[in-house]
This record gives sequence, structure tokens and C-alpha cells, in this order.
Amino acid sequence: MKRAGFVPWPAETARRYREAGCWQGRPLGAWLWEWADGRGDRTALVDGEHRLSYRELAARADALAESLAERGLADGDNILVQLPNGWEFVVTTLACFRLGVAPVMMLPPHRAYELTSIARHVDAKALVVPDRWKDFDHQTLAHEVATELAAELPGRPLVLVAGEEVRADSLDLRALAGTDEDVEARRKRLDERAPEADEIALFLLSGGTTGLPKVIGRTHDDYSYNIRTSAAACAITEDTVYLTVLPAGHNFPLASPGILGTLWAGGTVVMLPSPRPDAVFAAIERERVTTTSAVPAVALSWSRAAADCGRDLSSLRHVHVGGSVLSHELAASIGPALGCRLQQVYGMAEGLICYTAPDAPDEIAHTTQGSPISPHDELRVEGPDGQPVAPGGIGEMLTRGPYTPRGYFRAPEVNARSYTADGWYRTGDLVRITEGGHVVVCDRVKDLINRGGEKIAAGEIETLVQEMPQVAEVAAVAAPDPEVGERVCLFVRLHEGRTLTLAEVGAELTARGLAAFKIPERFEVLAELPHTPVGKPDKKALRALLNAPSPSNPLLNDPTKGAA
Ligand code: OOB
Repeated sequence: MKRAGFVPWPAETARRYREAGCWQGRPLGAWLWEWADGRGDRTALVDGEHRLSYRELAARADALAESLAERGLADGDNILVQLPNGWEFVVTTLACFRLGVAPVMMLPPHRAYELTSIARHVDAKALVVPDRWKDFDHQTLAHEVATELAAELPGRPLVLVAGEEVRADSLDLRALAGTDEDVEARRKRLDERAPEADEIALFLLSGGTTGLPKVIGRTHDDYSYNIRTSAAACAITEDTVYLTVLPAGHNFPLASPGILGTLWAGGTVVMLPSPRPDAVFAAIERERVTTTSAVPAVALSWSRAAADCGRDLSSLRHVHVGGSVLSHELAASIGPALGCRLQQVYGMAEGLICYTAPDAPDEIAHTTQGSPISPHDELRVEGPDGQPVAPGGIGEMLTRGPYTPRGYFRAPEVNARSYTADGWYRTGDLVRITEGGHVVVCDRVKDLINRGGEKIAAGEIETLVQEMPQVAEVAAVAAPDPEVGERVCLFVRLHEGRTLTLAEVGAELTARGLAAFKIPERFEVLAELPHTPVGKPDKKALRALLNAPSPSNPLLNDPTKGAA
């Protein structure tokens, strides 16, 4: 392995996955020209007015790959990619696959706090960002992060910028991905330096439950299997026109089956930088979109807006919904509202993906989160005693399989908790498995807040808030919310005589460089936090308070409470 800190599958298990044909021993970049040779002028990618054929996509990815190589990036290096949904995201990802440089899939809302800690964790050699995005100057931030890291790393990370305003000390990504006549020769040069298939192809971020987000190294072999098997499970074909509205670097729109599943099958991918109903409906009509994916909060906004949208949505066949809990009512309303079939998706950046079948009966599609994509996926449902529950019982889901790596990258302490000694990943999700083999997600035991599919580690927020001088004790819990499912609610006990408001907490966390979606939206000051027998804040009790707030609730009626 080129990257120390990856936890490999045991040799015997790896051999089994190879023999079964799950792992094909081919790096993901090898697909590029296979696609281009077979499909040439078919449209691979649409981004507004930009349309790239499969051949143009390969030529651009190669041009960028070689430009990166000329600037010193090589097989085994890691870079941060934080791009909004546009053609540059796809070209950059494929260029990385070609070269063996692993992109770490950051999300556009991430700020200094996330970028710096992740760049440090993976020794990032470059940051790829837009110039500006949603009124934020990503280019300046990327340079600040690069400067901070320059003090610790052997070299200053490069800053690559996709946009109109590229500073002299940045590299112009669009220019580097420009095509010229050298296409065939370059193709050969890159073929010769192709990475090994059992190396890390990319890193996905985990929502995580401890301090910082954790990174998951996914190999070419395992991700390829994830992509191919997801595409097959969702009946993705060359007729598929897939609309990408969720942030492209998330495993769901990226490879479940999403962008890469659609390209693999020979379809067309449409990139849209916003999930707003008007933009989505216009894109569906314009590009005759057949398939898209959404988290429940986004699907809800589409269902409400579809009725009088004045757009022709008749091309839409399937919408994949997952990432957080979908109520039965919303599940039942999506198909009729959008004139398509619903497929539920239960997946995770750590690996395991489940879908309901494209033609599943309503009863299954509306009430379950589907079944695993691979016959080699192993599922175990455990009770609190660590023993398997009786069939049909509720317990924590553990999983192993050919696209579920055996540990986080460079995180041995976390791995000791999140993985069993024999390689099972503890999902932290409480599930039951129906007689028909469908997974139903019932709750979770992991300490995170799922805000419309964005995972927020309670511990990350708590660590930062605990450092505020006013705060004696803090607990971040999920407050139920009809729009996004859950929002961060902060319970605090203050030091004698101190006051604190929600706005002050928000200002402090923003100043620390935390992504905006993680900023608490509810705030309760308590005279005492309830505790578990071992003395930790009792989150179950706090959640119960939020679920049943009443004027007589003593904890919520504390006179010392600051203004929210
Ligand atoms: C997807 O991936 P992540 O890594 O952002 O989050 C994984 C976690 C799961 O462990 C579970 O807690 C929750 O998100 N989750 C769901 C769910 N799908 C994911 N909870 C309830 N119902 C569902 N359908 O979220 C992800 C990755 C690939 C495909 C789809 C989702």
C-alpha cells in the first residue's frame, strides 16, 4: 500500500472477493477511455450550457491529470476537493482516479475548521476550490489553509481554482483541463503510470460521532464494485439521464448509483448546483431527466412544489430517497406528486448500500429501506449484550463486505470502537430486518444529529462550546424538526453569574471556522443537566424533553435561562 494508515481486508477475504468477481483488479481511471472508445460522441455530462461527450470528458480528465502530474502530484498523494456541482467536479474526480491521486470529498459548506483538520489528517498536497460560491471567497480561504499547513508539511499545498477570478498564486483548473491535439500520446503516457486497483481511489467523509469528521479510504476495487452493483440494482442504463442535486462529493449522489453509476452504464449526468424545486423542475424538463436522488427534506420540498410548477416532469421515472429517516406519509406522497417511482436508499460512506427495487410494490418501497446490493454483504443485528437479536428483532446493525473497508484512515483509537476485532463495522443504526430481507431503520445509537442528511457529530460541537468561558457543561442533541428531520439543540449549564445566547454561540462557532450547517439552532440553558449513572449528560432524557416540551417541564422553565 502506498498510503500508511489504511486498514486492508484480510488476505483470505480479499482473495474471496477477487475470485467472486467483485474486485476486478482495474483502477477506476481505466474506465475513461473504454467509455470514450465505445460511446464517443454520446453526451456524458451536462452543466448548464456546457455539454461534454464521453470523448471530451476523457480528454479533459487526461489533460488535467497530466497537468497535476507536471506540478508534482503523483500516485499515492491526497488532495482536498471542495467543488460545487459542475463539470469541473467530475473532470477533477476522474483525473485523480487516472493518476492515483486520492481526492478527499469535502462539502461546499465546509470552512477553515474542517478544511484544515482534514488537510492535516491526510497530508493534502493541494486544495481544489471554486473562486467564490454562495457569496463566500473559497479561494482566499484555501490559501489561508495552505499557508497554515505549509508550516507543518514538507511543501505548501497547491491551490487549484475553478472560476473566473483566478489569482496569480492559484492554478486555473479550467485552463489545465483544456484539450489540445496531444490526446492520444497523453492517453498512453497516463496508461503507463496507472495506479494499482487495491490502492485508495478516494476518501469520503464520515459524519462521525467523535471530535472531527473521519475519513474513509475507498479502493479502486471496492468503489468500482459499489458503483457497478448500485447501477445494476437501480436498473441504470444508457437511457438514464441522472440529475445531480445533492452535493456531488457525498457517496449518495457520487456512486449510489448517482454520477459514477450513470457514467458507468453509459447514460447522461446533469449537474445542478441547487436542489431548489424551480431549478430542479426546469432541468428535468430541459434534459428529459429520468432519475435523481434526494434526501427526505429535499424530496418534501419537491413534492409540495410539483403540483403547479408548470413544467413537464413526465420523463422522470425514479427518485432515490435516503440519507435520513423518511416517514411513511412522505414516502407514499412522493411518487404521485412527481409522477415517478420511489426507491429508498439506506447507505453510508463507510460502505454498505441498500435499495428498494425499482419496481418494488408500494408496501416495500414506502415502509422499508431496501436490501443490500451484494450477496457478499454480511449483516448482523445485535442487542445491547452483543448477541444477535431474534429474527425480526431490533438491534444495532453491524456489517462487513466487499465494499465496506475495515477501518477509518489513520484512526486506530476510533477503529477500536467502530469496528469489531473480526472486521465488522458498527453502523450505530438500530434496525430490524423483515422476513423478506428488507432493512428498516428504526433509530440510532450513535451520537450525531442528522440535519436533512447532513451528519453532525455531537462531540465536535460540544468540544468547541465547552471551550467558551461561560460554559460549565454542554450537550448537543437532535431536536425533531418537520422540515429537515433534526436540528442541533444545545443544552448548557453556565458558570455562576454568566449569561449566553444562541446568537453568541453561533458567532463563536462561525469564528472558529465551523461549517454553517453545524451551528446550533436551538438553545436551552438549564440549572442542571440530567446525568447517566456514569456521570455523562443523559441525552435520552434531554431528547425526551424536546419531544415533550410542556410549560410545566421544570428543566425548560429555569429562571436563569439566557435569551434564545
Ligand atoms: C448516507 O451516507 P452518510 O455516510 O452520510 O450517513 C450514513 C448514515 C447511516 O448510518 C444512517 O444513520 C443514516 O445516515 N441514513 C439513514 C438512511 N440512509 C442513511 N437513516 C435512515 N434512513 C435512511 N434511508 O447517508 C448515504 C450514503 C449512500 C447512499 C445513501 C445515503
